[in-house]
Amino acid sequence: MGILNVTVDSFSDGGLWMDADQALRHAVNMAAAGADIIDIGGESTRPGSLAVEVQQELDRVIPLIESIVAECDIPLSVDTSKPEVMETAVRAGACMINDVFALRCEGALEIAATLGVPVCLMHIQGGPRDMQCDPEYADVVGEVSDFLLARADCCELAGIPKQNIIIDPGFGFGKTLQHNIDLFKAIPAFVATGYPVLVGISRKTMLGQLSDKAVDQRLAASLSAAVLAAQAGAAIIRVHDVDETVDALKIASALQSS
Ligand code: YH5
Repeated sequence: MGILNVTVDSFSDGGLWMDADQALRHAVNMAAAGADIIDIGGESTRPGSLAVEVQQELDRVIPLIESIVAECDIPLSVDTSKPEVMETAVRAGACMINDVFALRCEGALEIAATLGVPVCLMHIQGGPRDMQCDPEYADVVGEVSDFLLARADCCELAGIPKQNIIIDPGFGFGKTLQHNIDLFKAIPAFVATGYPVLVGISRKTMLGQLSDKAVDQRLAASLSAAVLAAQAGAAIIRVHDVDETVDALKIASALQSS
């Protein structure tokens, strides 16, 4: 899954793809590089970021979805928590919803069920503004998996079929380095739930902490984590650097013994 941010304050590529034509070209390049899906987000979820109004998010995301759909047939996911954006994006051609609030905003669950597309449910402790203020867990893996399984049950009750549910531990969303490490090592346990697992770790702070590298120097760290996540059974890896990640995953899959 290639990341396409259309925000002005995203952490690692903020403002880079704000120009509509550039954003479209970046999407086409990621598709050509081997992305299976492109995740389009119009609201930054970086720590301390501000909520974006519905109309502003629509203005950022919908024209881009329309232009990508017109240009190539790569599947598109919309990274949003707002039911209005989910609905408009899917009607414009997006075929998946990626929600860091796991469909807990008012109306989101019902709209997602009506739209009939796959949904990714992510775990977050707190909200984007306060999530990195001293996150605490008694048992991080147990709590995150209980949360995700409970949200998956809510989705099924609301009419979302099991095969349309993807789960994500939410690396960096209300977690310390140790919490992120514990969750990463537990990827096989999340995979064992039977739901496809999405891992989003590309360029994140935990990789900076482990490699002592600035955000624009985390490619090797991101590739290493992507290979390990795939080997642990993750179904979808959300990344900035599609071309490099596709190579890394190709080599890992060709050279690993089964
Ligand atoms: C995710 O994990 N993450 S947005 C900070 C960075 C680099 C990247 C400090 N949306 C996820 O990508 N959706 C985001 O450098 C997501 N899973 C799902 N499902 C944050 C992000 C980032 C933040």
